[in-house]
Amino acid sequence: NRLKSHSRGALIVLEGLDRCGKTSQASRLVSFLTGLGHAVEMWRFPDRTTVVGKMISSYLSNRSHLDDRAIHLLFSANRWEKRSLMEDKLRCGTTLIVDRYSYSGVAFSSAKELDLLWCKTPEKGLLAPDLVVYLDISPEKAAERGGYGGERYEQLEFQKKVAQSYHKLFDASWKIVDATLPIEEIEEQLRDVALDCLVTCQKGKSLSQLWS
Ligand code: NYM
Repeated sequence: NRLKSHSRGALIVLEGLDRCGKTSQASRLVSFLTGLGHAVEMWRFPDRTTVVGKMISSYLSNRSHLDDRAIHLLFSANRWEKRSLMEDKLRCGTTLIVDRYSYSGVAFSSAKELDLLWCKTPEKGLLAPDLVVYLDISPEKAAERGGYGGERYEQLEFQKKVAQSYHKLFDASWKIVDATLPIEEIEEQLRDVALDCLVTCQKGKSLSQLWS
């Protein structure tokens, strides 16, 4: 029994450094919204299931090496290959909770000193999120959480640069949440902003494009 399936779904993106808690918060939010009767799916980027995603996965696990610009464009292509499905889902009323999106693409690549504008360009024309939540944690605190999986980028010095890059992308519309709060408090804040966002979309807010 899906409620309000006549109106479009919301595109909600969670961003942050590695180990900030995005993935667990995303799944908690999906369960909450599903429980209220909304049609909701959890998505993540990179989507490692596609051919491009497998190339990305192999790069991240150091099984392959790629030029910095080449891998940047693959991350972007991985979003482009999902763009039309994303739009169909949203128009059919499904809300998408997305673990990382174009902001990760720009933050991680520009941390390698690629030009910020160059990094943004291939993202132009992807769907703009209705809400971006940034789970804010210092690189040092994130590193203390341990469990960096040993993938490329999962190193304190690099994460410090990623944090700086994210700060350049901050926008007044982003919801910045203190990722060091107790899990339940973060969850509560996410529920509130997500529900507000769903209402705005149901009231007819139109889909728009990123950075165009
Ligand atoms: N990452 C993720 C990028 O460098 N560019 C992107 O466009 C995206 C979506 O991949 N360290 C990086 C951030 C992460 C890594 O993500 C894999 P995850 O959430 O650990 O699967």
